[in-house]
Amino acid sequence: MTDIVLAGNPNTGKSSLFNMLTGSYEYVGNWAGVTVEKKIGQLKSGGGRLIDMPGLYSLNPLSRDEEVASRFLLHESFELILNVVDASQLERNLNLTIQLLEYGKPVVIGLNMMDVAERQGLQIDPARLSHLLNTPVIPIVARSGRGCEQVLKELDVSPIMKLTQPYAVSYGELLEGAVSGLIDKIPEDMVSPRWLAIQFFEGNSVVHEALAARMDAHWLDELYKSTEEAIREAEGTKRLSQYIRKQRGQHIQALLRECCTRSRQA
Ligand code: GDP
Ligand code: K
Repeated sequence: MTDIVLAGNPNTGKSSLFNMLTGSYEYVGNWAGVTVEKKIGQLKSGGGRLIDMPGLYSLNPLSRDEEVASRFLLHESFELILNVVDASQLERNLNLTIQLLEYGKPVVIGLNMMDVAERQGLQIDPARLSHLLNTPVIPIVARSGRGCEQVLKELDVSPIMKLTQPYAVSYGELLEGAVSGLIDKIPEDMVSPRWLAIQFFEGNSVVHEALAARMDAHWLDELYKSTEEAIREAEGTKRLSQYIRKQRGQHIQALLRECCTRSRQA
């Protein structure tokens, strides 16, 4: 049975897409530690189960709902992530997308709200975006069902795609040095070492806890502090999380320059 996780920012059409892709669904109790019910649906194609995650802006948990996502990625098994992205809010939405890609499991992007983007005069080249992110991108309108058949087809083939390397944003020499240093020490049986390292430095408390349970917690605290201090001196950003968001933001802006244009009259 293929387990597919549905993830996206709040209000991007996640529920609409869930309903379009699944025939039936059931609630299977609450997510660990929160009062949000866990909804699982059977794909209409018969190609697996779709697990609906709470809406989130980032994996770096600010809310209990966002903690759910990191815990899931750390501890549960699944084959693929279906990431719903609001085409009319690409810049903001891609912050989560990049973090999901960094995790290293196959990701299919449902580029939703294409009708809204079109009305706003925003032209997005999905093939170009797909090429840049090295992952399938399918333009959809979840409310009407446009493109949803394509999504089902893609979900059938994507879990068996072999990923060579997780998507990698370059966070600059200093941070990359610290990331490599941490990766060297992460126990080999833990998932996605580079993702763990970046999330750790971004201040993801769930990841921090998971690493501290397996490694020298004092060493981890010192590494975090010394890296934050070094970046503060070199880059002038007060917090590591702020620095990472800034670097990721610049990376996203460069991506958008390559695949989006906005027409004048809009
Ligand atoms: P969720 O909060 O991410 O689960 O989003 P919902 O599925 O509840 O959708 C939020 C709102 O956007 C609802 O009013 C939907 O009808 C609407 N919506 C969803 N997909 C689309 C779309 O592709 N185009 C447009 N115009 N509206 C959409
Ligand atoms: K909603």
